[in-house]
Amino acid sequence: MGTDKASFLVVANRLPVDRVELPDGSVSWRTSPGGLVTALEPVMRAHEGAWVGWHGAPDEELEPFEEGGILLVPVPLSEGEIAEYYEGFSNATLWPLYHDVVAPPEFHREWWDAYVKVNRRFAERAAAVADEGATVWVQDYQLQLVPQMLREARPDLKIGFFLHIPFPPTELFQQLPWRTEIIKGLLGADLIGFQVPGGAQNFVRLVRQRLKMETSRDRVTLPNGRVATARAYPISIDAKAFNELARRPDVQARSAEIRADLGNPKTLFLGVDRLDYTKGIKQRIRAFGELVAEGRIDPEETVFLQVATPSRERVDQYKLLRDEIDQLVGRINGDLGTIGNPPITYLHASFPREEMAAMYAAADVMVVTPLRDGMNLVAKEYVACRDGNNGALVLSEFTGAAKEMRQAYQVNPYDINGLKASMELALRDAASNKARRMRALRKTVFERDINRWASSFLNDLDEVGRARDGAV
Ligand code: GDG
Repeated sequence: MGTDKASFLVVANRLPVDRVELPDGSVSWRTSPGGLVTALEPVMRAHEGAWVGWHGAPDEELEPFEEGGILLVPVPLSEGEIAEYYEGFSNATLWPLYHDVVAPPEFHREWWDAYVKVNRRFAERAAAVADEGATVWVQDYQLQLVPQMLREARPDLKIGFFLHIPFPPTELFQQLPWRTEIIKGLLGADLIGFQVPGGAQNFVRLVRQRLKMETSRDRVTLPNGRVATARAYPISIDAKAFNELARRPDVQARSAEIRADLGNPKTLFLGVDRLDYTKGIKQRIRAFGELVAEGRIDPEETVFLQVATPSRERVDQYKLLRDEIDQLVGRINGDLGTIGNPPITYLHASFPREEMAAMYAAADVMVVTPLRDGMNLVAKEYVACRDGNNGALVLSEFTGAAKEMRQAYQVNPYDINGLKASMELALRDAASNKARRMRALRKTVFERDINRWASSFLNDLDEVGRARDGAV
């Protein structure tokens, strides 16, 4: 790369790398193959790209380093900042508030102070690395103050922001004691991206009502005449890569093995989520348990595999949820299971992507029932793996994905009877109906993939940025 400046930057809470220990005891880094990294890799390479983010370990200062053609710029976080900025304000205040307050958000002034301090540090690092006129793309709810902080330090930059989680209705957002600061923070960006049009509309309405700024459709005019645009960019997956993974002979073999290990059931239901109270895991397990108890599902023929990836384990609400799910699964298996035949197999663990693809390929019915979700990539990954146009997707109408995936068996996860009826329909529906739905879903997922998401955001950012430069 030969330079320590970049003309394209991503700023995100985490760097896309995992620490690996080499046999000689030394430490190295491996890029983690998330969707965002994959989508941005070509952009990164074409533009001397840099990624600014925390590297995952507390109390550790690291110099910028290069990995896989990307300049990685670590931002240090202390143990206390992880507790207050990350676990506290990000995940116990903003996360529940933005997800329809399905858990009560906690408001603590010290958490806010840490959030401001850490956002400033991210903004300073980004400002130091960005070349004159560079494009900077800030990601997600942990960094909502960065656009404005960066704008103040570096008015020459093109600044984009994308929110991966829902933007709440104005009535809920107003609870936040620091609501004005957050809106102003976001308005530092030229382009503010949301998962669905409703999020962008909520934001623009809030700007008009609270800050009394002039708005017109998706555009906000700030007092200094600068324009910020708010639009929806539904995120997606690298559908082709996921599909290729699922077709690999070793993954297919593993898929058959999974079914065999589960006793070769006639039907396999699957749930895959981070263990999070927004995902509606309890609702779907309860629904399945009742279907078995009522004799509508025969546990000799049908099993449910639920994978819950450990997440935010030091946050109280997450500890509580883990216990509740343990108890619920234990009760259903205890009441309704027979030797060697538990109706539900529950795994609290994370797996390599190959194993995820093997599970998707093995499942006849995928159950995705969040109470609120920005998008939900699991639904799209499942569909990308269904080459035979078989299988069925049960999908909550409260996910961003439901807006595009109309042909799924859509459900309201709060309505347990409705959920049971839809799960049963997905199990028993005629193969021709399932194939018709799956074909349509696959068309959507393959057409609107992650590359299209990234390029449409970046093209629009370029356009609004150029309009701004022209106006100055
Ligand atoms: C946020 C928003 C939005 C899960 N367990 C394992 C594993 N995963 C992967 C899945 C999928 C991803 O994690 C989860 O993405 P989701 O979209 O389902 O949910 P969130 O984590 O809540 O993501 C969400 C997303 O951001 C993107 O904008 O869609 O609404 O909440 O890709 O496959 N991957 C591996 N092992 C696991 O055990 N390898």
